[in-house]
Amino acid sequence: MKASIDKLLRHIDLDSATITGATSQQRRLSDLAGCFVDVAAYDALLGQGDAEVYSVATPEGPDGAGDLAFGLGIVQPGRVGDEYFLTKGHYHSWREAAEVYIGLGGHGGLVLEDDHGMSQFVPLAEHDVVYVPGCTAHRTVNTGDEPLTYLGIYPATAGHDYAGIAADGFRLVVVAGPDGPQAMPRADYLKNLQVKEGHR
Ligand code: PAN
Ligand code: ZN
Repeated sequence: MKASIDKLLRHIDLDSATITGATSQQRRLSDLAGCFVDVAAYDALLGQGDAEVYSVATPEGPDGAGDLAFGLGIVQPGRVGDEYFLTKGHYHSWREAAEVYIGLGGHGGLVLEDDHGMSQFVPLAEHDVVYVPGCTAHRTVNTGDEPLTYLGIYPATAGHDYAGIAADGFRLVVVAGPDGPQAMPRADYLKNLQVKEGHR
């Protein structure tokens, strides 16, 4: 059976952060409690207002075995302390489900981690394509000063498991360093914060 063309063809409008036929879900600072290491900086920023950190627009589509789903992600520029604005991050509920990210604008990257100690930060900018293997938790980070926009394409039956990574958190953080954005162990960033706090 032939699907009608309006279900087959979509258009991305980067200015309005939409895809035709998609509803958009906004994530604000208050939705990201526990995601940033510097709790004092998080509370202080939230005190100034509940800013939008990112949105994801996902068109309705077929969601059976073999189908694909896709979402337009837009992460706003900004920082909590030295840590750049980010998405919550998740494993797929169907752990083996992989995903492809295609960069559409801005500068940032993906933090990728698995249960076996693998942890890396892979750049994502316009025209970059990042393959996120199965069984890998993934989070997007905007290290630039304009919105980071990308398309994520994944099996429609993948599902999102946020709790699997939220319990212990990502081991890698992406922070503004003296020479620009740098990925570092979360434990080291936390230690630096505690040292700074001790000097106050
Ligand atoms: C993406 C993400 C998007 C938002 O479409 O859903 O970047 O991140 P969170 O889902 O972690 O809030 C994707 O990876 N889908 O599977
Ligand atoms: Zn995903």
